[in-house]
Amino acid sequence: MARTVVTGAAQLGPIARSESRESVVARMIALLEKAAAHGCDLVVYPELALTTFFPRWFMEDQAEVDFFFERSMPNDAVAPLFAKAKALGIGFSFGYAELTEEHGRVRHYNTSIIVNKSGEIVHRYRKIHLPGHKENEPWRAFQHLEKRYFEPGIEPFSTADVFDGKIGQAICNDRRWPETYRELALRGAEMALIGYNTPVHYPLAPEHDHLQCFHNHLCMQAGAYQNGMWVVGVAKAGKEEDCDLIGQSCIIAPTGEIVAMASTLGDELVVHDCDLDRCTEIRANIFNFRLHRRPEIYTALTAVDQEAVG
Ligand code: CDT
Repeated sequence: MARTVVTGAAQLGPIARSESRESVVARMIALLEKAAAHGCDLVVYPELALTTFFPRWFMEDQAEVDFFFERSMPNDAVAPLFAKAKALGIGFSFGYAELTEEHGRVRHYNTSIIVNKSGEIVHRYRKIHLPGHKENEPWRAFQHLEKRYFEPGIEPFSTADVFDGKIGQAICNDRRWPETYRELALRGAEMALIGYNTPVHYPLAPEHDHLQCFHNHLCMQAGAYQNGMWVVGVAKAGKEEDCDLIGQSCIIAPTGEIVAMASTLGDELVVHDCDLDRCTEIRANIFNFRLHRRPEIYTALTAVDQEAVG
């Protein structure tokens, strides 16, 4: 019998800096109700889904920064989402800014979780590839201060046994790195859930602005095909404060084909019946890792000192 996960990519439109978490959660629940009408098993929301994309502002007051972080999960603000999803029998994933304490030290991570149909958190991922910069760079139209406000995750990519399959997560900039998908695939992932906030304008190379949507799909389609896995890419889209964010949330089959895609820059749900057994079409053939991969030759890939290699 096919292992079909009816999956909804739940794109969110812009979230104003002044919008409350309660308001955003109400929008997420509205998408969840649509997903229920489509018979979804799983709904995927974007990176930092509960607030505006706050790394676009330079802030020196840590209390001001910490306002955007969640100190516990679930918490009061998201409890209605957890309750509604459980009542509907739908699992979900979303990203948020995580403030936690480890070994007596406060830590800040860009995090995403998977919640099963019973409302239990079954997987947590902390963003490994943090883009942007640490200091204020006023010449930019807007800042991208992820390196200032977050620490990079140090736990390897991993998967959860959920929805009758092996599901992994990555966050935004991770999707541009081939290592992300290969690590997930080698650990058995059959589907990667990837939320993103991607501005149209890239201050370091504005001549690439017109390529943002192309690069978005290029890397996720390649990742899906080269690793024989489903990829669900979900945007926070539209004009958020003064920053245009790309949309094009999509579901990509293990063949690399886009099988569902959002057509707006607002709150929108797109759905596809994802048969996890379709990973075999690729993994038993052209990308049969066991038969054809040559890891003993790829020594540069994991060399920590890149200078020594190249
Ligand atoms: N959120 C996130 O990781 N965004 C980056 C923007 C480009 S780097 C400044 C991305 O890779 O889409």
